[in-house]
Amino acid sequence: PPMQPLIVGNWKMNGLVAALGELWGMSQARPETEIWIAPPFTLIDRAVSLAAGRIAIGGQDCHHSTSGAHTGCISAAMLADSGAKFVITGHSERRTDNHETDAQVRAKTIAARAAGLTVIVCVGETEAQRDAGAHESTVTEQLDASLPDDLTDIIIAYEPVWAIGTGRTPTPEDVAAMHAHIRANLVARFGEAGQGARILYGGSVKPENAALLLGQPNVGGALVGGASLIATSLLAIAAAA
Ligand code: G2H
Repeated sequence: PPMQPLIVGNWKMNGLVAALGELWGMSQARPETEIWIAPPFTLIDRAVSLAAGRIAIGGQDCHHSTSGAHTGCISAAMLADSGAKFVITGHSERRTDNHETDAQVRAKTIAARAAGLTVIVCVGETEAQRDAGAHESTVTEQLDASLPDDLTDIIIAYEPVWAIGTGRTPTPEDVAAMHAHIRANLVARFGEAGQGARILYGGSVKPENAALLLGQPNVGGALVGGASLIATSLLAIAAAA
């Protein structure tokens, strides 16, 4: 049977202490669908206390080293020590803003798993790559170079860059085609583990489109940015999943 969907909220660089009221609202609703939230680093400790195990809290990035002279960075061990259960690696905003390469994403992913975290590894093509018909080859290259040698505690998130925060989404057929492509890649490389791995869709998921996007084959849930900041909207997505 298909696995229960997972809805992960990525707050990005949003959320002062007052935003924890939204997290409180999400946790009190006790939705049937599993919800995870990645707040900014500054809120993780308080978020873990507030969510009281009902919502898993995670980081949006981590460094590949455990500790050391890396001013401004956060290690996976620090996240785990703060009560985080997961981390996102390779989000396109980090690939773009911070020039992160597939090799760095892979190193972060391996370090995060060694620290005991589940890792959501993000891939996705730009608009130019899709227009050039290179969306599948781009994602293949990202998967090949960003993933570690086994899929234990790894979740894949497919986020077409042109759909992030833009309100534009791929058609359900495009989502289904890419998720099938990712599944085939994972099965070819990892066998049985690739068959069972969870693949999330991300990019402008909203209450209005969640049921359609999450209803596609090989879509095991959603990575939600903007719509995850408000409890009512994230809960509506979870209800539609
Ligand atoms: C894609 C997504 C969450 P949004 O980045 O990771 O953001 O839902 O705002 O498009």
